[in-house]
Amino acid sequence: MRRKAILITGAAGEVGQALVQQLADQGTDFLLTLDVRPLPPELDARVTHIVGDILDHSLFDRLVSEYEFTHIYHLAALLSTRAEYTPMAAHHVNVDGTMHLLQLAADQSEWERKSVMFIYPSSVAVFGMQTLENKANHPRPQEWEWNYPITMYGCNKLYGETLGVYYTKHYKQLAEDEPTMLDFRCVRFPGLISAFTVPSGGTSDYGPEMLHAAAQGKPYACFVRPDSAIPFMAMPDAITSLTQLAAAPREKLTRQTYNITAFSLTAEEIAERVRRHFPQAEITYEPDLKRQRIVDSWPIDVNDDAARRDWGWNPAYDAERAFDEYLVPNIRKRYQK
Ligand code: AKB
Repeated sequence: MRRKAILITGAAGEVGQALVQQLADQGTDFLLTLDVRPLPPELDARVTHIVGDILDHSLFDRLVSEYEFTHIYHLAALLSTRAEYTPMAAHHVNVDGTMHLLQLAADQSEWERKSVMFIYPSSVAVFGMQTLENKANHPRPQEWEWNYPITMYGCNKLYGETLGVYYTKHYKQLAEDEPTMLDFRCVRFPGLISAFTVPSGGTSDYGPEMLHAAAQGKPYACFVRPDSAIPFMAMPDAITSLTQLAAAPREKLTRQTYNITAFSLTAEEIAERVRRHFPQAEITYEPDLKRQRIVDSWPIDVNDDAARRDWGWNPAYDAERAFDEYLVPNIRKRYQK
């Protein structure tokens, strides 16, 4: 008999590590994790980890013969800055990888006559605000507004969202009254800030980089202008959003893709908070025109009313709490070691 498992792709990434930790702490049944990199040893001991590529079809053929996936958290992706340097690789991982897993989940749902839940983090990168004036005039777009991404990653994520809806509602052109097989649920993350890991390859990375550099006594040259504003979230809230959305009763969900956010700050507001806690911090600005263009295309904030209404989204960390109670104390401890 195949063993029931929760599959987490991209498990060695920032969100992946935090999610694995949380699910393992909750005593969640069998976690099968996948990444091209190994997991840190303390996490590796708590799961069955496979070092492999989501594009490796023969690996998945083997996995589906051994495991029945009840949930798939598909976190593997190349982020926005990295994807601009390697657009073909980004398309392979972000689109082909997602498509392959959706197909696998839909097939498995059909065989078992039980829907597989597919949880997919999308991103604020699906928005494209076009001009700074427009960004200022439309600070809190709804899910369906300004979906004009200017990055390969944003295009890939928007298409991933669309494919998820397709596989849930239209795959095989099932009639409305036929049971839906795949249960695709998606949140759009803002920039994420973790106390325990440093991001790589993203464009919102200046927030966490500034803080981690200051805690290590290193100077930091911020790659966007001081007035650049986008939404952010502390990592524990990002993990809560995934598990909370997964736990929500299906009938409560009026959408499949939800905007979520916690707080919006300009780069200078982040720098001010960093200096408050680390008065020696040396923060300068050296805007990189390409990365600046990307951040300028993202909204200042997003409208997350639907997530709040449908599944009780309510971030625990506003900017004050995020810095004072989560980020700074944990980052201090981390670098003191
Ligand atoms: C990135 O900067 O690419 C990501 C994101 C906002 O999705 N952090």
